[in-house]
Amino acid sequence: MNAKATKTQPSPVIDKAAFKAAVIKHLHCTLGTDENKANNHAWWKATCAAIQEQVLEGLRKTQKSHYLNDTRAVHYFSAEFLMGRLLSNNLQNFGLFDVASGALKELGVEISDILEEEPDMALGNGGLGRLAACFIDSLATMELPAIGYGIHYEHGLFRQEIKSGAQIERPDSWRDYGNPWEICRPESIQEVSLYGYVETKYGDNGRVLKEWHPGSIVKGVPWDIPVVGYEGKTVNVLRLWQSEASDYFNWDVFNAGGYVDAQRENVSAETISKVLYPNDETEAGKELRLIQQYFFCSCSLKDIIRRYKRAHGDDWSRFADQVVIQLNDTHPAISIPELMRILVDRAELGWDEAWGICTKVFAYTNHTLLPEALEKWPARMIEKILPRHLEIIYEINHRFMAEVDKKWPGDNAMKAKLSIIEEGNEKMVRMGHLSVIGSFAVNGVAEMHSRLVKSSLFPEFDELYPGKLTNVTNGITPRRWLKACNPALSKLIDKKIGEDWPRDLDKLQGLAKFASNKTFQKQFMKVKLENKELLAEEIRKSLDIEVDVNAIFDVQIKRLHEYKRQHLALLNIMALYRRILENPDYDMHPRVFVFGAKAAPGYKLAKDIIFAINKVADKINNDPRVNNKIKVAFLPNYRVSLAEKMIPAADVSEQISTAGKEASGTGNMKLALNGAVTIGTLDGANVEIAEEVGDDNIFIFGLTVEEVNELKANGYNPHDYYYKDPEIKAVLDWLETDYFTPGKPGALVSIKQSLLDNGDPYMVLADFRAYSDAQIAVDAAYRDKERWAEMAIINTAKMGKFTSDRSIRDYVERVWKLSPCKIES
Ligand code: Z15
Repeated sequence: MNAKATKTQPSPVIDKAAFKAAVIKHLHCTLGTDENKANNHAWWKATCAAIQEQVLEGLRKTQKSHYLNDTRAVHYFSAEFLMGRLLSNNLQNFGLFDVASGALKELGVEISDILEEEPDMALGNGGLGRLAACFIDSLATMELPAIGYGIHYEHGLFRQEIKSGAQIERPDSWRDYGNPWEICRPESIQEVSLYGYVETKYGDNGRVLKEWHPGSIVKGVPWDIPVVGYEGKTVNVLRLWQSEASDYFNWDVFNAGGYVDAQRENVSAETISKVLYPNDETEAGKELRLIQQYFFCSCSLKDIIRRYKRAHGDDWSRFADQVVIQLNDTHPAISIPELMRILVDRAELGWDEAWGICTKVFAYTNHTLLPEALEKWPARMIEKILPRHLEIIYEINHRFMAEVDKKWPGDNAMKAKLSIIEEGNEKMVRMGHLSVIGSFAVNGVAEMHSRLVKSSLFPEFDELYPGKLTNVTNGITPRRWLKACNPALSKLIDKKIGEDWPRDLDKLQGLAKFASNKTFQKQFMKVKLENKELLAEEIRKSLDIEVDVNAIFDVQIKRLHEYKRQHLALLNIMALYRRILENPDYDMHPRVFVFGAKAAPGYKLAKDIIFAINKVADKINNDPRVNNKIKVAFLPNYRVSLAEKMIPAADVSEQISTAGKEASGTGNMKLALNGAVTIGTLDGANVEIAEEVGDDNIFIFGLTVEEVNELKANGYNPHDYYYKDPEIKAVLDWLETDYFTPGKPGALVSIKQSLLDNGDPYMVLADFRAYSDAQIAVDAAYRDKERWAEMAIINTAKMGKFTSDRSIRDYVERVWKLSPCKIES
């Protein structure tokens, strides 16, 4: 796949003088300003415009080559793409970073300043959205024909501010001053129908024809974001749909009468792509959300079909050879009945032929086992918005029930269990079941997660469709998550093992033999120290907290969720604080606990945990008795660009979810890649990280999945731990006082309540002692400077498996069956 493995840095396509001229040209001709008047924002835009010339040239060549070769392509359907910033990435991938930086320097501009001008493209919540972004980076790098399809949200994930310790949400307006990367494609506008009713007609020889008379029609306007592969050869696109009112007026519906009033209750066209739902792993079940999903799926399918027909006309026989669609979770699952509708009602294919095509086109990735995240839609809601799709879902289910009956004759309990329809007070459509039934492959995102998908989420489906359920362990792009975000470490690695590692991450293995080399340890830890200085500066600017760069930088960055157990980390911090107050000589290496986390706006306990972290931080950071042994820094507005600053500076990576709950995790991979040592549970991809680095280079603690289940089965009672362990009791009782919230006793009590009265659903108390002891072991290990350096180096050296290139290779071989396409110049 990688014919040029020996080739090193991407060779610059233009030199410094030419780049400088391009920047000036765009300053003048695109921005209408000049070198004297331009501020950083204008310089940023002019630089983007200069590199965009190269990007678009690559895009044109790529599209031409894909067209001429009539390539099979993967279509990655995702409601979220968490792209972050693109300038530094695009410069890196064209090998033009140093060229641009030099050109700008001659113009009196510091590249690091202008990179900071770029707003993050935050069209995602967390892991799932960032995974999609890493995957399209790898797809382009590996020269694979691919397109990402999603929603052009006007507002991405909210901006988080912290006021008096509490999270407040502000709108994210990432496009307010224009986005230099995106290209509007009015020539590819699609129309999407909603609401209305279905008419049954009879065609020739009694064939039943269904005609959907929609109640409204909206326009989908595509915006293309070029996705530049490493070394800049393939430039794929991310196509995002924006909704607009259609001028089309549906007379049918108007004449049918009675619809004018009902129409008022319907979602208006412009609203559809207005805002990203900020819930990570909780389904709100809102009508607008279902419409968002259908909107982008319908636009994308029509776009795919238009492209297919251009090459193959009305011959559907090759559709499944040319098109594979990956469903990123069940969010795009409505694509399955939508494709059936198009094939059966529009193309007038027979049901079996249409179903044969569908089940060769779709593949589905499951990202969670948490019941609150598994999507279910009220049948009545689907009926209102997509009346024809509900009929199709019933038909799919009817035929599926016959299959179930063949396998388990007469077993009605089995039918009820596997049915797409959940019966009850309110009939619900289970999107997970629909996805498994309508796809040819289903994968989990880490070995352990995929095992649990088979053994506890979909065991009967595994029996019914042997081999359909599989694993593809997640990965991260080393271009963004090492080369671009950690230039100092990257250069050190280049010097030591050469420059091939960004596209062949297994090469990092070559560092392992230097792990015990004193000189290399010093160099490696010097880079870490410099990165800690940069983060310390960030903490000072943002929070006015002084931190000691010789302290252990202990980093927990991820969405705020009970299962991720930020409150377990908090309880340990409080316990350490208490130990210091009780014994001023309490022996510990100074530690800075750094947090970044957004809570879903409606998730009360998550917001309470953020508040508690900030209140405990205030107290500890300003208590002279602590003698700077502990600092706590909650950095507001955690996002991709902040992660890029935090990750290179981390000594310790916190991955402490309740075993069985974190499907994979990807922050765990990013931190280890940058030389952080993990303290974590045997959960998600932590298990595979431990396998790679070895037990001596990771701190594993806590209950295993089996132990969690056993404890649950035997009746877990958190009060046992509360009464048995005086430190747990003292720390929980502390939350009830006004010690951390002067004058406001009880302001932090909800955390104690959830852990005691609410049964501690994520077993924080059961794991507390093991966690706290593991932290003591971390402390001891850090004091042995050489031992720690060796561990850090081994972590970087052993992360080869977790490049998203490997994940994509797994998908290509096991699911997509794609071949790379060389781009002709
Ligand atoms: C999300 O970010 C993840 C799963 C979901 O079901 C939703 Cl709705 C959002 C995360 C998992 O929690 C995380 O463990 C995994 O690494 C990530 O998806 C990518 O697979």
